[in-house]
Amino acid sequence: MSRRRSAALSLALLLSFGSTAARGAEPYTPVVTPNGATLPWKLVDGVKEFHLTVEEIEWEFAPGMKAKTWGYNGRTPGPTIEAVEGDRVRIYVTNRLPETTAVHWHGLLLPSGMDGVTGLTQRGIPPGETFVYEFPLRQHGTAMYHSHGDEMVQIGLGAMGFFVIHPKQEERHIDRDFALLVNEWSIAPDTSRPDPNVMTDFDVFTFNSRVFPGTQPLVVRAGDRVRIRFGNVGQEEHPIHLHGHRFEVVATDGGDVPPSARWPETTVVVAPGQTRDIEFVATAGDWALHCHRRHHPMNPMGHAVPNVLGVDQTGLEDEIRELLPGYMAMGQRGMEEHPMHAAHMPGPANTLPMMGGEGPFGEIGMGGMFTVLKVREHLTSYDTDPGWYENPPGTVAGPARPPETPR
Ligand SMILES: [Cu+2]
Repeated sequence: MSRRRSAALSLALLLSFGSTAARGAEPYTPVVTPNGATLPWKLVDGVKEFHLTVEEIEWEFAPGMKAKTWGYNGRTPGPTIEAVEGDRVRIYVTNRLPETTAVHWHGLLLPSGMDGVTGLTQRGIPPGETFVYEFPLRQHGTAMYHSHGDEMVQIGLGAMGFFVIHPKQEERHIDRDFALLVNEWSIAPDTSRPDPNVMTDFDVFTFNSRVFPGTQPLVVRAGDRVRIRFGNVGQEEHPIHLHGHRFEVVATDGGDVPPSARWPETTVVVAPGQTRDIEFVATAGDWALHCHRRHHPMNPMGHAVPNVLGVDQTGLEDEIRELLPGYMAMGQRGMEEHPMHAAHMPGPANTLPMMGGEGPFGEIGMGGMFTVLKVREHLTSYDTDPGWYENPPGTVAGPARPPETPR
């Protein structure tokens, strides 16, 4: 096919998408990808057709920080592909990167030639060309898609997404179904391109390529049965911890975990190349959901900073102030004061305070891979942020008053 015809085909496909995806008629609760999107599809002769375009994009990690990343259809992660077991799918992939690519359908059972490994199972998709993948879906569960050719650069810059396949019949009703892709990046302050060469010392840790306070809360009704699908095609493992609940891991990218084999957890490790589906019944409150590696719910920091914890910096402050008026030392009593400093002291461009986000009780000492599960007894809409939780009287920790002070 000529390049011109292929471009015309892409355009026609793009124009026809979005209008005909009869989502309401599908036998499942649609997946919500916080800060993300779902890929529209079109039924053509009984085949669900999708279109992905991989390209360089400008991506905002949180207000105040953007970077040039590589993503699908204008975002990283790319839009979530959603289908049903037994469907036949046809996926057009247009390459607008400066190098060849291929898309691997991670965890799917499919013909070898559709597996998307550059050089091994197919010719790489040259820049400017569109390839088509087509296969039946013979399983259900959480899978992923990602570039499989120059992975260090292409995945390292964000070329990844979810591929969710629902069972033909819901085994149990799920009220809210979320998908969060964990990842880590190296984006030095005052730069705008993630460094794909970094192997270990990452400084930006993300849920769906966003950092707190840029992460959308997960809005849920009390008593809802909630599923959260985690995926990881990054470089590091992330132990994801949910407050206020006990959950079960009900599936991996290898399939469903039989009920007899599940055990209660509050933290699930999501290692590179894995997906983990957790389920629980929601309890009212504002509940932190975050990576438990303690540098990961943090925004960029200079790891080469000397440890000044407990060091009296009074004299130093005075001397530096002569050169740099307004200078304030920090770190002596911990890093909690950092957001306050960041608010009035100019820092490097295009980066974020290590932790940020104003909560109902002051600064939330978190950033990075952190979000809030907002569970409410009364909710008018899942699509509106319900604000902060109103705690029942007498249920908030506060200063001890004399009668209660332990002797
Ligand atoms: Cu982590």
